Amino acid sequence: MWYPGHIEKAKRKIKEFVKAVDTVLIILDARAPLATTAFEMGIFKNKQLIFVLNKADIANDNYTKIWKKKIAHTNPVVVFHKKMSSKQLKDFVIKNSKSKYGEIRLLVAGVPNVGKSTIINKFSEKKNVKTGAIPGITRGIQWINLGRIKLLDTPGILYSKLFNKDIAAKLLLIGSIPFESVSDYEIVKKAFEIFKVEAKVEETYEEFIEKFGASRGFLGKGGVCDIERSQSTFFKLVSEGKMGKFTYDKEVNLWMQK
Ligand SMILES: Nc1nc2c(ncn2[C@@H]2O[C@H](COP(=O)(O)OP(=O)(O)OP(=O)(O)O)[C@@H](O)[C@H]2O)c(=O)[nH]1
Ligand SMILES: [Mg+2]
Repeated sequence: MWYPGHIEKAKRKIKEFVKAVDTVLIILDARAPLATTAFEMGIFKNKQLIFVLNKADIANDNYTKIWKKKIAHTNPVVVFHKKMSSKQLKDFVIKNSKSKYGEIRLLVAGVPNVGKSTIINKFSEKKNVKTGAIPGITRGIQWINLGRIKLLDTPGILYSKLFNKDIAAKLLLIGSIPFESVSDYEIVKKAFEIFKVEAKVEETYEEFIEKFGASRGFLGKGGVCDIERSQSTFFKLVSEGKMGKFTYDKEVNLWMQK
């Protein structure tokens, strides 16, 4: 998933998708709006960008409000929630599109695991959507016909510029990078330090993981704690919001400052 070849392929694909659309719906994780926009924004030059703050149900509510207000200064933004209907989502896109009367060619994009597929499914909810070629639109690309909105049925996967360990740590906390593919222990430790402040944990990472594993009965050979399993389970639960509703990116002034 994180191999350079794979990332290159995803980049080529998204460039091709971007050419075919006029509007891009960028899905952010409400818990880390900066880490989930740490990609090359340049590829979306001249496109209308609309943001969705997703997973707000497992973020800090106050920060979601602050982020929404901040992002609204530069772009249209909506906080997505499960009760939102397909119609509400479509109306929001139409209202915020530059294309006043004509059709809106839309791409859903975002880093891994932010909820791109969930949003695409929401758009096409309760509708017998036909996917197929729309005459006049780039061949070989599948579209979902939603009336005025023509939605690309494949999301664009964005990869963050991972040179920054702080960003990588936050992506690990929100499940955009799985624990198994993090080879740098410093990133793991950093992620825990960020989590620790929010969850008001006092222990060191080693102490915490050992206790966590023991409490769940993750015992390996000789009755010692299975550290690997304990760590990967811990990060999975954190990413699902099961260890608390936290927002990890708080520096709203850094929005679009890259
Ligand atoms: N709590 C919560 N979980 C969500 C929300 N939206 C999506 N998820 C969960 O997040 C996980 C990833 O969602 P997907 O829609 O598959 O995300 P994606 O961006 O398509 O992921 P990739 O295709 O792997 O890049 C799934 O387990 C979803 O159930 C949300 O608003 N709140
Ligand atoms: Mg998906």
